Amino acid sequence: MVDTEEIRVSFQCEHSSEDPTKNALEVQDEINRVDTQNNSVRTQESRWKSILIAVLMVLFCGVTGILYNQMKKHQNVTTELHYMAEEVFTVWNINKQLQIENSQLKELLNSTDQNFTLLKSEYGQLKLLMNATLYNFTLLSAEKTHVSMLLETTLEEKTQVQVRNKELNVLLKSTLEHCNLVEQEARQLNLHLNKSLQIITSTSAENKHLHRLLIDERQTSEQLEAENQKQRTILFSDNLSFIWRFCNKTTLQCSRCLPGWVEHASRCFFLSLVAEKWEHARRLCLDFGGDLAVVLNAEDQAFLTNMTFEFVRKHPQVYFHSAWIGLQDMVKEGVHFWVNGNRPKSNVIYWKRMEPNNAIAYWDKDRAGQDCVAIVPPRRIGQKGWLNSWDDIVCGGKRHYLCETMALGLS
Ligand SMILES: [Ca+2]
Ligand SMILES: [Ca+2]
Repeated sequence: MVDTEEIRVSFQCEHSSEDPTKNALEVQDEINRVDTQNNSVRTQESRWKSILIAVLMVLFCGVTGILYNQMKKHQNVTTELHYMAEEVFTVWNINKQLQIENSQLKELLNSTDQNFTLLKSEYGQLKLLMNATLYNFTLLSAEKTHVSMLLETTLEEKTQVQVRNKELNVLLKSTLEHCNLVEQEARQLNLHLNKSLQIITSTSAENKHLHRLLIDERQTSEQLEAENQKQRTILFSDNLSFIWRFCNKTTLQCSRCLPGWVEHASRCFFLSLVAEKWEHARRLCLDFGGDLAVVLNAEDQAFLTNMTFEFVRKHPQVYFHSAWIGLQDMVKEGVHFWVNGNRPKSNVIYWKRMEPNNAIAYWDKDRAGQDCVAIVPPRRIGQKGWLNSWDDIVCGGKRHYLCETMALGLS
């Protein structure tokens, strides 16, 4: 088999430059001759061809694949080189930028060194501040504790205040209701206030005027006080002691009549508390510097009659029949004279009804009759005929009596 194959190969090699058709025929003849001798070899030959073709195909495919891979790799490498060139360019730019940044960073570093020095000094100051802050923190902690306690008490007070606030809200509502009424009243009061202010303004001016007058009056008063002091010294001297019979030393109020005497028509009259005979009564009146009272006119009669009426009214416990006056008819019966020597005027006569009657009592052994006149107090005053109060009485009988003197300064 191997021999046949070798022949066939060698024959193809030897006659490769000759006519292909002739060679093919010769080869075909040879092959036919060989085929007849070794069919089995052909079969093997075809097998080996197939195998060879397969091997060649495999090799071709392998080589082709390798070449393809190599081309692919070449393209990849080219692409990568291209990328790398770009990257190199990029890196170069970056490097340039980095150099710029490096110079900037150096400048920054120099400035940073200066800043560092400043920061170092600031650090020292901050350290001092921190120590102070720590001290303050300690104080604040103590204060915090204190404030916490205060907060607790404040919260309690807050609760109380809230309760009070509710109560106050209730009061506030009621107060607001009254507020409108108060505002109305306030408006009215403002009107009154404006009027009052006008009055006050005018009053203020008057007050200033009065104040000036008061100052003048004070000066005058001081002068008068000095003068009064001088007059007091004179008044309280022994030479003028008689004046104090008519004056009150405490109030310095003086009367023109002695104490207990009543002034009427520039004369002083006195009604005694005791009863005396007419003659003795007259002596007592003379001792006072006067005499028994004389009725000069209707006013005198009314005044004296009223004195007796008031005495009876004020002294109901005292027995009071009548009071002697200065009228008598001792010298001649029925001819009456006043103690001043005058006869009664015809229009100034006030006998009681049925008087004078010169009645003679059973015990009057001398039968002298009634020669002294007294005023008998009426039961009422002011009614008709009440002034007619004279009655002639026995002079030896005891009666109250009416004296008169001239008022001080007129005697
Ligand atoms: Ca008589
Ligand atoms: Ca009589």
